[in-house]
Parts: sequence; structure tokens; C-alpha cells
Amino acid sequence: MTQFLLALAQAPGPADIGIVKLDGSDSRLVVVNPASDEEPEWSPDGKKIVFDSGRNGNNDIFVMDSSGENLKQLTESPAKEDHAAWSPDGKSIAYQYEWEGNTDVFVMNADGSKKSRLTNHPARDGWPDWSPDGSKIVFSSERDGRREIYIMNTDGSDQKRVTDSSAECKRVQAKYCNTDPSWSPDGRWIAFNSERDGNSEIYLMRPDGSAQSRLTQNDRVDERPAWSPDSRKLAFSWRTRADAGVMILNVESKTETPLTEPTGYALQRPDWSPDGKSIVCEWFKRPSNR
Ligand SMILES: [Ca+2]
Ligand SMILES: [Ca+2]
Ligand SMILES: [Ca+2]
Ligand SMILES: [Ca+2]
Repeated sequence: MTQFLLALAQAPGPADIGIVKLDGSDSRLVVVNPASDEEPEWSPDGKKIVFDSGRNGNNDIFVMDSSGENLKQLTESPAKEDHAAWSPDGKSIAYQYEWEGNTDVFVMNADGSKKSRLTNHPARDGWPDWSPDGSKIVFSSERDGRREIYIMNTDGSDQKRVTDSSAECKRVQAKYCNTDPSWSPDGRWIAFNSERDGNSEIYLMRPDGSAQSRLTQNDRVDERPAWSPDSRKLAFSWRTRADAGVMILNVESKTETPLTEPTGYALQRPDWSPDGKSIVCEWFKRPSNR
């Protein structure tokens, strides 16, 4: 992230969080804080937004009303907690817990109570998302020597790898291989990003790992796909050394439309409102001469 921010502002600027209406009628900040506030995700009922923030010294997970009011801190440990993901029933939040260089997937009740560990492996595990029926969690792990995508039951049992790009990722010396899985609301697809072709692109596969196909092909870094509620579109982040933004991709036609930027801001890491009308994302201030 630092590279494009250097280019954007000559100094890494911390993110705030804002909402952009897809019809262009409105955009507004809902989190403004000197610390970096990242990775917002809308609750399934549309009433709340979860995100992570470094405002209290290390990353913690926070929840608030989608208006930005009634902020509540859900984690308070000295570990770095981030990548929060709501369960489809809105009762639980899966997240990534980082301590001493290792990360694992944890889950807690949506009020922050009853935290429990789902993965326990010396390699990095994280980037969780839920199946729409609430029975599985898809995540990424480096336990097989590169980052691949895995599925487990929501109690952490039966962890299975569903991608294997060992040959391709070795050939292009990919740092992350396959990561950032996002399960479609209709249950039929998992979108993810992969560096298997030498540059991060957005891909689709069936939840069992079959029928993999590439949706983007360009020199940008494309990452962090998030499904529209009707499972027809993906919002995702792109960045180059000089710029960054959010694209809306029609999955069937593979056409991309840039999400309109609020004046003076670059956007990253989108998530869709459950009514399909708005995107919540990270907002980075652009330098005033642009
Ligand atoms: Ca901030
Ligand atoms: Ca923490
Ligand atoms: Ca681990
Ligand atoms: Ca790309």
C-alpha cells in the first residue's frame, strides 16, 4: 500500500472510511480519525459496519452504525486484529489475529464476546469469508509453502485446500499466489485474486476449486473482490505505482466501470451495501494539487 501512497501524496497517509452511492447521488465520510481505519464490511442487515483501526496503538476491530454513530471496540488485545467478516446471519464475525509474525483465523460473537480460535498453524492463515449458508469459512493459508485458498467448517474442523497453483506461482515467483477469497451470495462462486500469471488479477472458481477463470488482465495490481448482493458484479481495488481506485466489474461481460471518486480522494478495499446501492470503502486523501 505504501508505494501508491508515496506516489499519491509524497507521504503515506492513513485511510478513513466513507460511503459512495453507485448512482453518484451522494458520497460521505463515516470514519475520520488520524489513525488508519481499514477494511470496512457492511452487516447483512445493512445497519452496521465493521472495520479495523490502529487508533489505540495496535490494530483492533470496531463496529458502528452505518451512519458512523455508536462506535464500539470489539477487540482489545495487544495482537493485531483485522480482516473482519460478518457471518450471513449477522451474529458472528470472523477475523484475522496476528501475534509474533503468525496469523490465524478467529471468530467472535458480533458484540465482541466469546472469541475462539479456528486455525492453529505456524504458517500464516487469514483473510476469512463465509459461505452464504453460514456452514463454511473460506480462508487463505501459507501452510503449503505459498498462499492458497482453503475451506473449513465454522468450528475450524475439516480444513481443506481447494486451490493448487504451485507450478504457476513458482514459475512467476508469486509472493501471494491465491488469496482474498469472497464467496458469492448465491453460493455458486468464490472470487479471489491470484498472482499466478505474474500480476495480481481477479479470478473465479466453484467452491470446490473447479472451473477457475480469470476476469481481469492488465498491468495493475487487482485485488480484494467483493460481491454485489445479486452475485452479478464484483467491486475490487486496483493500484499502480502512481494511482489507485475501485472498479465495478460485470462478471458475465467482464466490463469494468470505475467507481466515482469523491473530489480529493482515492478509494480502496470496497464492500457492497446489502441493498446494492452503495459501496463502503477506504478513502485516502489525494495531494491538493490534483
Ligand atoms: Ca483514519
Ligand atoms: Ca489488538
Ligand atoms: Ca497460523
Ligand atoms: Ca492486474
